Amino acid sequence: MSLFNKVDELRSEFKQALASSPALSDLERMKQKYLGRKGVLNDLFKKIVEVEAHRRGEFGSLINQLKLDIHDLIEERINDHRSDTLSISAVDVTLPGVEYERGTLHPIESTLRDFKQIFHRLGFAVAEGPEIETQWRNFDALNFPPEHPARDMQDTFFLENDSVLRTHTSPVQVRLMLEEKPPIRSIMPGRVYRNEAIDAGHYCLFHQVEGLYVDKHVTMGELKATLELFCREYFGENVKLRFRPSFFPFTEPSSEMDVSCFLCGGKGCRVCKQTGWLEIGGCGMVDPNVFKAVNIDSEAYTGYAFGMGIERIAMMKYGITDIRLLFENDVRFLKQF
Ligand code: FA5
Repeated sequence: MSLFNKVDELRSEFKQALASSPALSDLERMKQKYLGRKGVLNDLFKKIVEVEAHRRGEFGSLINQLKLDIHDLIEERINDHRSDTLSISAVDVTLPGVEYERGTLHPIESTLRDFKQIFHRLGFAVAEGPEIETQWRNFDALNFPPEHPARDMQDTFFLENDSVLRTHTSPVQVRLMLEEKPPIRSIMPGRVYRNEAIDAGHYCLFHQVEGLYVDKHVTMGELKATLELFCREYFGENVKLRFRPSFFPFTEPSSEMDVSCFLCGGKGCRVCKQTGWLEIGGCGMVDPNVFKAVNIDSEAYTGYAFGMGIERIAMMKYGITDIRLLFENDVRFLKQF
């Protein structure tokens, strides 16, 4: 058979193969067989030297044409297969994609993270505890007398078996002091619950970050210096801190802490109710009665403690006027942070 006849024979062989509705994998195999580097058409092309010199051009273009035809027909069939698959899965690949919006940190979470980071730099570890506590850890060990108003049904959610939903994170201080020997230097972030009337500034659950430092010779001066450092880091260099005498059963002496209003710079505005100051929490020196309850020698050790409300601080920092917005989780509100 002449080489020219061989080209014709390959063309009809290919057409026959194509007529048998080859699957996608068969088409890939056919591509290799006819068009691959070691395929039949390349083999035939190598035989061009056997063709009479004056017909070699004609032979070459015949093979090239066959190559092009085979290539186009195979590609056409492959595309048919692909569009069949797409129409079966009913995917319209021409539709624009769905854009997923990126979430952001909730303002409470980012405030908690900021607090942890700053106190970490000041040498504080992080301690956590359960939200259901015994009355002993939430009140008695913290020197709350039995008739203290905080134990009232109005303020506390009481549970079965002498338990409560913790009303502050101070029971984690009790846990720590029972478990570890001084020196103890830790913050206790967490969620707390109070059975209070809800309004723009009060919610029935909120977050606190408390801190505790117990060692030999810990002083009130160190407490003030630590809180001043923290406030300057968190609220800014120019913030001023004010301590007002107060009362907590578990600290003596006790203090409320206020920061100068960073919105008006202390001049007085709506947020600070024209006082120039914003209250951020309480603090004081650990009462010897608390040390007694957790078996720490109050003659050998002293300690300070402080506690701040996260929602109120986040509200100040981000200019949020109603605490309830922080719990409704309306995406239109959260998107702003
Ligand atoms: C305490 O809970 C003390 N355990 C804090 C403390 C720790 C004092 C260690 C001394 C030493 P107080 O009840 O004031 O303190 O609450 C602390 C903060 O929680 C308040 O300053 C306020 O920011 C926040 N807070 C209190 N009640 C609510 C509420 N209903 N909703 C939102 N935040 C509240």
